[in-house]
Amino acid sequence: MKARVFSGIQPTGSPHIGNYLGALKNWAKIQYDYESIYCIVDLHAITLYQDPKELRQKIQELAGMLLAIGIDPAHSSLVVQSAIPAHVELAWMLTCVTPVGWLERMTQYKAKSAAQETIGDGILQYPVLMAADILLYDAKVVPVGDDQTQHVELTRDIAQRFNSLYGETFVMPETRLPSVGARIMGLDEPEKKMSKSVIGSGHAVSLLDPPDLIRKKVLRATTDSNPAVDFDRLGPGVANLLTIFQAFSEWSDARVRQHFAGMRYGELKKQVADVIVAALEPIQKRYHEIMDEATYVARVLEESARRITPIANATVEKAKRAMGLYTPD
Ligand code: AQP
Repeated sequence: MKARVFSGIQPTGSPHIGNYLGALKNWAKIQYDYESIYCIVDLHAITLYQDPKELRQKIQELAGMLLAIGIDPAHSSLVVQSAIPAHVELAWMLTCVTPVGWLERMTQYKAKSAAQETIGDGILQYPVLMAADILLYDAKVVPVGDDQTQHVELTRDIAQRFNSLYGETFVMPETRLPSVGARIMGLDEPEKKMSKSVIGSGHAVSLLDPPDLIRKKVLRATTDSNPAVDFDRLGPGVANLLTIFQAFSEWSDARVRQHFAGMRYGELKKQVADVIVAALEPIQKRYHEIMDEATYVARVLEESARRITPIANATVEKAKRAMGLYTPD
């Protein structure tokens, strides 16, 4: 039997090349080696306010995009988190074994709560729900970007604590990062992770940006005062551009060094924009074809949910029995 993979993405903002290189590209790549479950985590999205109409639309669009990047419904399950109530049920059980101090230490919690006037409890509980997402399916491998490593580690801690209190129940998951592109930085602010929630026209390249906009954004990317690429003195902006190029092209380190050493920034940016445009063009074409098919996305989501709901329910049942909760015999 193949080991299981689980990963999720929030239907917030527009998926960008950071999401693609950090996680989604890996999802498509490893789906044939594992039994894969990919999830649009709408319950995570509502930890911050979302316009209801927009959220419904973004769920559909994100599902279309995941199919366009190559998630193959014949090999992978593609589901929406809120379609499977077991995620919330298990999250509550895990909440009850998770010390608040563990959650307050999370970097993302600290960053997101600092940016809010009033902090919803959901922001603190976010990693527990993520632990439930992963543990529900006995996932062995979790392909994510670098920013989620801490949450997968916490998932392991929660699973360990549950197992030691109530007996062996959960499989220990492992993080799978891409070798290049695990943390793509903002084009305008290369010290900060490229993020969907940052509003700024020069920050992120969306997977649906047209070629001219991609070129414009990359040409405006922040670099440094050097005129050309110097591998002994790489500023964060230039390093980020080189990472983006390498992650798309899959060139080796040696080839990247040889090709770009001494290249002027204008030419570097042109070549980075070219590689992005070439990679996104077929994805965008497939995306529009998929969205033109009236019921295709809905069918994939429904069939996947039907297929994996029994797995999720069986885990909830197991956890309930372990904890001594009521289960009809
Ligand atoms: N900049 C990034 N570089 C590499 N990987 C990234 N991921 C996100 N940003 C980068 C990875 O993409 C997957 C899905 O992300 P998500 O939408 O669930 O979570 P996120 O980290 O909250 O994404 P954003 O874009 O930063 O959104 P906001 O602004 O809402 O916080 C994850 O595997 C993530 O690691």
